[in-house]
Amino acid sequence: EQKRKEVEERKSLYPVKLLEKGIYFSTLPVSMKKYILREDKTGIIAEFKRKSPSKGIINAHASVERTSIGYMQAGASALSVLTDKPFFGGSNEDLMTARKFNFCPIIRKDFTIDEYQIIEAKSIGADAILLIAAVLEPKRSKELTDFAHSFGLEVLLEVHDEDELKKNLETGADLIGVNNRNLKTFEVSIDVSKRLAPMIPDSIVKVSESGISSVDTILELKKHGYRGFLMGENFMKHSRPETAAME
Ligand code: IGP
Repeated sequence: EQKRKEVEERKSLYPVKLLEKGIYFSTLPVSMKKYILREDKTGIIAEFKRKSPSKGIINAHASVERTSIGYMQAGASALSVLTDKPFFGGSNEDLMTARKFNFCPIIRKDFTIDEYQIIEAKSIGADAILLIAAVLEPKRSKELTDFAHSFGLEVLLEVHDEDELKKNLETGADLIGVNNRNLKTFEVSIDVSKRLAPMIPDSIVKVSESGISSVDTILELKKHGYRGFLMGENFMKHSRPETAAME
């Protein structure tokens, strides 16, 4: 897999010892779970995403600094920053910039397959990481979750169907994200979130991901127990994403 090659390459360039000197290694993490549950916030996890495999270029010129600050001013509960370059045009620098200007929880959005990436996430200042059930065995998800927790990072586990959800209920994830987008066909349907909601225990914070573009949809998802709403394109497709978030 492409990600494996990329991670191995970075591992040799930046050994763990070097990362541990990362300026953010000693900062206290902020709990995304707690921020999402706060009643004075919207529950929206606003995402910075330049491009995607399903949409191509969404916004090539937005500033991560201005966008991330604007998202928070608009009432977002947390930030999601893509760090994957090949598919999403992101970078570790993007997350470090967002960190520099915001005290809120930040989730590092990438395809996490190795412990090394978790240490990296911590060193660049993330508070949470993403694990995708479709690319990990449940046993591996649990190992990576435990490892992330040992660094004080929270885990958002992403699922897309009943099978993935059932197999991963015991991995210890802090939040479960139901992706409304099918990663193979790119088809998006909010019904996926509605269908899976009853299977998620109350102790885990429910997040609905992708294809959300209206307040009505958020209210509808709230009725099904969702507290977090991961939104990217709806904001990023505007030349000034932060102004879209204000609306
Ligand atoms: C945001 P949207 O449709 O609002 O832009 O979706 C987010 O859910 C999406 O970017 C996403 C993602 C992912 C990106 C969901 N899961 C996994 C990269 C990797």
